[in-house]
Amino acid sequence: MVADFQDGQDQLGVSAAVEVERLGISQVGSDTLIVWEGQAIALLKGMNSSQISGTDFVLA
Ligand SMILES: [Ca+2]
Repeated sequence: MVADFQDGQDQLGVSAAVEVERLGISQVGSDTLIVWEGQAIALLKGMNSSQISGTDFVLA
């Protein structure tokens, strides 16, 4: 759960096992849900999913 993600300022850390292009990014109400291999890994509160792309992720 990431409540304070700011697009363009913050990046989402993912492990090397995660292929960003295969992440599921979907709009759920006013939030963006990020799914990897069927499991929700992050919920960005109040974020439009159209704002989230590969550049918002970084290897952690
Ligand atoms: Ca973005």
